[in-house]
Amino acid sequence: MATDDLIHLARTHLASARNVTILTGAGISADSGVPTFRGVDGLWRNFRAEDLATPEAFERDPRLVWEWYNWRRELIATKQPNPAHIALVELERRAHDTFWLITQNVDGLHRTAGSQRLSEIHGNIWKVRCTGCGVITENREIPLPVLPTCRLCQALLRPYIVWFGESLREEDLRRCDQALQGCDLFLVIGTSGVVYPAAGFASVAKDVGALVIEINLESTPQSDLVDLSLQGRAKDLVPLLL
Ligand code: BV8
Ligand code: ZN
Repeated sequence: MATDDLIHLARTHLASARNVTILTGAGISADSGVPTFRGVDGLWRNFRAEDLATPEAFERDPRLVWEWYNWRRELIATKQPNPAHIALVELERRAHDTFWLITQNVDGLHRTAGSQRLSEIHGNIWKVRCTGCGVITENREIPLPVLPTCRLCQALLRPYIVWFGESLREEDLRRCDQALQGCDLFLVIGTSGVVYPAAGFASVAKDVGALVIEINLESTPQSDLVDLSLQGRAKDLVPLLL
């Protein structure tokens, strides 16, 4: 667990920061019971990312990919935001318009907790996109039909998720760049730092002179370039930064 001095130092920096940008990964939702991807209980342990989270996989076997997402939707539907999600909502409230939260998570827990200044850069598991007419809708049906189709054009629906090999949405990339270029404090919480472009955000923040703080259970490829590394669970550490 991070020492009290480190936590005090991080809290002081956060209190004096003008523009705070935050990046979260699966680690912040682990404390809500949502499995991470690459940990011991990781999702990728049971399935291989390339078998499921790619457009080719969906093309090849949409039934299998939907089976995986239906399983995750059913699981996530039973989970609640934890104190780390809640603390970030309070941070946003205090910081007003000089705060932005970038999440790689698709579980929607930041939204449920009340975060509004938020970019869900890998999409949201509660939304679907039509492969025919492209319409995007929120759909919380559990379970979805094995091969769900569009009410408007009857084409196959796909999860509104950015898969490997797919580009992030332009507006998300623009908003992330704006939040990174303008920040003087960048806080990275619960990400293994292997998936790009998110994995490159810490060095972008560093290049603009921001102070970079990492919260994780273990060290990551970004740990060498961060200014402060707080080791511990997000649900324990994030509330202590308020
Ligand atoms: C793109 C949707 C342009 C699926 C996801 C070679 C080099 C560099 C890049 C590439 C390359 N080859 C291909 C690429 C690009 C590729 C990429 O980065 N690949 C990596 C694997 C090398 N990226 C892309 O394709 C992206 N698009 O770049 O477009 C382009 C276009 C064409 C070709 C090339 C480029 C799209 C990336 C999005 C992929 N979609 N998710 C789904 O979720 O169903 S990624 C997936 O990983 C999740 O979204 C997840 O959010 C993300 C990152 O994982 P983490 O959140 O970090 O979770 P993880 O389990 O890994 O780690 C958890 C961490 O939490 C750990 O560190 C753990 O210690 C910590 N932790 C655990 N418990 C706690 C905790 N911390 C605190 N408290 C706790 N309690
Ligand atoms: Zn349609």
